[in-house]
Amino acid sequence: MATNRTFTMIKPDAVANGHIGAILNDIIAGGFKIVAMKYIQLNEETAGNFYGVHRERPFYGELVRFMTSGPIVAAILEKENAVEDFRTLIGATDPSKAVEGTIRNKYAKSIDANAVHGSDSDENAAIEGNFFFSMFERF
Ligand code: IDP
Repeated sequence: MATNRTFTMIKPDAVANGHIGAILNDIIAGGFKIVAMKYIQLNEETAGNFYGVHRERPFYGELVRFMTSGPIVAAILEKENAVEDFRTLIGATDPSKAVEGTIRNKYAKSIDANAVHGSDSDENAAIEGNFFFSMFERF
């Protein structure tokens, strides 16, 4: 995958609260092009594999429970400097610390149910995108 791509999920809280459309709007208005997208529900195994790096952290069980609690939207996004610019667009992990106007500031309620995921490096963007999408499912 080219370095100008990142991976995102609209998490179960944002989906349940009816924010899919608004969040996709913010993503597109932010200059990102959607090159792959699907609406799915993770199970314990798939969420556990995706968040394997956090297995030792105290919130891991809570995170897997939350991420399997309802459907999500997974997508690969393209833009120059995609990883960093997307992290700026979504704001801090804890929505109470997220800059005003960011997606987490607008649509998230708590540090665990924080509306969206954004890859933290080009390497992880490629790994995460490949986890969800085959070569036939991206443009
Ligand atoms: P990030 O999503 O902003 O990159 P990470 O530190 O990689 O943040 O954490 C991954 C996810 O784990 C967060 O998006 C959030 O859903 C959850 N999380 C992080 N810290 C906590 C916490 O202290 N309590 C509960 N959940 C947390």
